[in-house]
Amino acid sequence: MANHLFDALTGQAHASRPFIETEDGGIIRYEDMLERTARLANALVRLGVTPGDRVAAQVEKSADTIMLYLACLRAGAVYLPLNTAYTAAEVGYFIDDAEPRLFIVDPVRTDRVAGIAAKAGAALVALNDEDGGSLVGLAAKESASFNNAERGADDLAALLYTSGTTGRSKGAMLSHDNLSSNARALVEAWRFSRDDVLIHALPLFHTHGLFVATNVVLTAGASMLLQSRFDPDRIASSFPRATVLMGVPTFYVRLLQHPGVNRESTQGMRLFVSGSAPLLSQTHEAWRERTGHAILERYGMTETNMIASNPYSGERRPGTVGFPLPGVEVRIADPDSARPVDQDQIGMIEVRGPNVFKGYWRMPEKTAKEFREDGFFMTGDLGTIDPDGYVQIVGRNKDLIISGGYNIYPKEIEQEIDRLEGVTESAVIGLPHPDMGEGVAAVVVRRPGASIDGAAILGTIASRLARFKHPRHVVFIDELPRNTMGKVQKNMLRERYARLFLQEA
Ligand code: MLC
Ligand code: AMP
Repeated sequence: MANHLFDALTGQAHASRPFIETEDGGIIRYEDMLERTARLANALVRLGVTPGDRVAAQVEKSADTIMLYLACLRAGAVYLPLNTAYTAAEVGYFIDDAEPRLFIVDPVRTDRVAGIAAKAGAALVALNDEDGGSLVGLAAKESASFNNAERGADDLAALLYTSGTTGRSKGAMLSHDNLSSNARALVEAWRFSRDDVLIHALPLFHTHGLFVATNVVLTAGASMLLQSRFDPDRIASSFPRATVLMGVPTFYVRLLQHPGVNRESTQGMRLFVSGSAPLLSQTHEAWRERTGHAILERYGMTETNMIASNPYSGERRPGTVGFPLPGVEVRIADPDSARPVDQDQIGMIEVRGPNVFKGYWRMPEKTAKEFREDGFFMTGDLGTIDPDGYVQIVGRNKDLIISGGYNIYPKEIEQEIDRLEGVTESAVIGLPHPDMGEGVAAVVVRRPGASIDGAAILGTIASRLARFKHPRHVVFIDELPRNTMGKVQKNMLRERYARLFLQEA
């Protein structure tokens, strides 16, 4: 039956061509992928999954993870990937909220999350383990053919949680057409073809690694070198066999420290893409000087997929994110009045197009608040469009820290710190960090007479928040600076502590 996204992703599939090469040199061809995802989809159905059901997964990166995502599409399920760094407390919220039919985990996690799954009525299944009871084990006994679930353009394909600036995480509902239209636009913009070989070193639980990287490779019928994590040695030694690298700015900062990255080693590469966080102009320049390649910076968001990209041919302008992708409209509006600002003026970046999500899961009011009446989505990013049409992001209208490409919402951390005995209040801020772009710091006001210290604060939040969210510095002050409206002036704190991480470098 017609399955909008899966059909689009496999339209170019050439049975005998490689799709994935794993770290141990194993090759998964397109025909193997079709067979493995058919078996897995049969297993999902046998476990009770019906079209529209959510299937949550908190699993380490592997070829099986990609097969699981594709099998979910074939079975008509809504795939919900979760960061492997999340604590049980964090996972509990997502599972409660999304009510998945199945929750798929690595075997080591089953005990930790058994209660969470049971409470939400989700069946807990290991992805892959020694005994036959895992999903991959069950799939081995299933048929190698599968009749795909009928899914149309507007049916949901995935649910990706993005933390809310007010604390509660929101599930962004992404449709089949949101994902397929964006993959097509990127294949065209970046001239992907069957001959491309992508170095895939990003996590598989975010838009960047799951949709941008994986869907683009599939849509083009290309192949990827699947690497379980970012490892500069492995990437540098992969250059001669690859054509494209996609990464967050931290990838490039770290690769520049690697002696194996130079003109000769990158000679066969045709494209280096950066996104998810701002790429410093100096990193762009240093990369060009070292390798002769101009990094192509693009801009996206979980809710909107990719929005804008520097051109493939034409000037890739450092400090900008280029032009709106084909089919995507971008405008800059006054955040309050919604009126478009004059050219070159700063305003809210707003987006409309087939790439824009269907709303937040079970939060119609929150969804309505983020859209203008004419259908433009408010990104929360502040920017300008210059006379040549290049979009530039100059700041954020949302309280968000981006560290190494991961989004961290200060509110979530402040809530944990403020609950502690001995704390009056706190402000969590992002400060310039030489490796991660921004690092997390907490500025804390103690209760009078209290002696709580940084170690005690970090010790208490450790079990509640994923490690990448933990403040790496805790500083104490007598009171937080506030404006006349009583709002904490984080910009003053950011200025005051600007060198905290830079001093360490
Ligand atoms: C790891 N750590 C981080 C971190 N990543 N801390 C802050 N920010 C991060 N991003 C911490 C770990 O908790 C650990 O702490 C220590 O660093 C080492 O962990 P690691 O696992 O060895 O880290 P490493 O492999 O070096 O990972 C760094 C990284 C990774 C930059 C390679 O974070 C990464 O792959 N980032 C990409 C994220 C991504 O894909 N974003 C896309 C979002 S989609 P300790 O103290 O315990 O040692 C999106 C839309 C769009 O934004 O436009 O794309
Ligand atoms: P996420 O919610 O994880 O999808 O993160 C989306 C946010 O990442 C955007 O709203 C931007 O703030 C930021 N972002 C993505 N790409 C870029 C980029 N190239 N430059 C600056 N910020 C970016």
